[in-house]
Amino acid sequence: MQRRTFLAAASAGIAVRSLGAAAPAPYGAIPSPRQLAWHELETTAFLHFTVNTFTGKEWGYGDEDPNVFAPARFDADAIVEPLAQAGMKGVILTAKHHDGFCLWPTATTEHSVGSSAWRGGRGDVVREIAEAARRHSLAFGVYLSPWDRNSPQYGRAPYIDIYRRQLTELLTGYGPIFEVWHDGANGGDGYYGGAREKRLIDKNSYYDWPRTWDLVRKLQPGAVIFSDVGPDVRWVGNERGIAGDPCWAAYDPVGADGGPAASGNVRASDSPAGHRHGSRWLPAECDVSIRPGWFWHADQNAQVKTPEELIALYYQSVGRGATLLLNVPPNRDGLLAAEDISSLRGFGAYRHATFAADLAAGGHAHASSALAGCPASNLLDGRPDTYWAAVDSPHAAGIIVDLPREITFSVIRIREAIRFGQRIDSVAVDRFENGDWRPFAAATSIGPRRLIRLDQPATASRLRLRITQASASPALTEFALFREPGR
Ligand code: FUL
Repeated sequence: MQRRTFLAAASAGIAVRSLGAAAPAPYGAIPSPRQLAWHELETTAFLHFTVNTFTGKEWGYGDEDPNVFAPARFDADAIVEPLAQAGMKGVILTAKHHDGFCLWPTATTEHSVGSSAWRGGRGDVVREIAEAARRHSLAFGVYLSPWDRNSPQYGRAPYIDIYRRQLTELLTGYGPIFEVWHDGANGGDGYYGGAREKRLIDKNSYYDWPRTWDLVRKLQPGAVIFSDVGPDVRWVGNERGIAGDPCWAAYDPVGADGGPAASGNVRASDSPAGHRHGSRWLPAECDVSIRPGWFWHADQNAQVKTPEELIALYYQSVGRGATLLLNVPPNRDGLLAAEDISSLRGFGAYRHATFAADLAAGGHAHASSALAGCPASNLLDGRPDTYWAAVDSPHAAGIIVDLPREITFSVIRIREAIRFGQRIDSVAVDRFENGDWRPFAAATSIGPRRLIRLDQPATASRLRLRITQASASPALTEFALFREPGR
């Protein structure tokens, strides 16, 4: 194994046991250690919570009285626990939304919990959520809106320093941060310290993003940075939670007008699919709310997505190699609404029942070719650190899997060994039936994971995975089968 690959996998927390294994030469863009770790999270939660929760707005103007923020029964554990139960591996809190109200007692502005009568001005939502997340083994991340409709300095040079100071407070005071979320929504009318005017900014130059990203790297080297253009994780281009099919991890963003791209200025039609042979590993994150709005509104209690809808989104995001960032907004009590908890429960129960056991485990896999120390049996061992790698050429390769017995399944999960890049363009799956191979499933991009949910369950004792097209010799870590409850 190459030294670079070994270091990447090792620092991503993946034990590298297959030291004797040959390593295929990396193809195209490859993920960084922090991106590799992030891919493993699969599903994360978003918490949109601020003055808007109490004013009923989606975008606060920035002139709110801090006393409106009064979540009398706020309980961070009660918020995080249902997220953990649903299988979320991280949680990102809106530490500051466009209204500029900071959920922690910042030294940079009075527009914060420090000025609210809530908990006598000594409350700190960021701290409580961060600590509850750790108690429930969830990674913690922060959303800090670049657009600040409260700040008198917004649109002018001093604001950039304020924004970086806020980021510094968040990245130094609350333990490890797994993701920093920079929203692309930017500039417009606002309170701006009483000016009540419209302030537009140049999205490509105003924020001087590269310097802010350097700051994040310095303070939290393990954190991925999200924006429309990365540099680590890209917006998927819609707020419906749906990745493209195919969805390639590589991406070279261009601006809405075809010129240089920046956060808030991207040709979003490219974002769902990415670019097959793009030069940067910039995987998609699918943000979507469990409700019509990002913030809690009483009149949307009956419009909470059902478990079935969440399950469908899971297949359309995670199942296509992206990550799902599901927003579940706390209500005015400072708790999750019963409707949201009930949907999360259904979603979690489904995931647990479906993915608890790989039905292909215990089977035997044989490959058309394999590099030394990279046998096809590695696909069935349940370990993300071992892989099957075909010899360099030809790229068309296949695996035959003899299952431990006749098995009925409705989901196929395939994962590439992405530390060597995204190498496969498409696959097909056949089953052996009456002496013949019959194709019954196919997919394009694989990447960190591909879930094929069958229209109806299939039964087989012998399967064949065909790599129908590849840009480099295939390398996979997993071929797994699952059966959904009730199917
Ligand atoms: C958007 C914002 O304008 C919404 O309020 C929300 O925060 C969403 C996640 O991003 O750009």
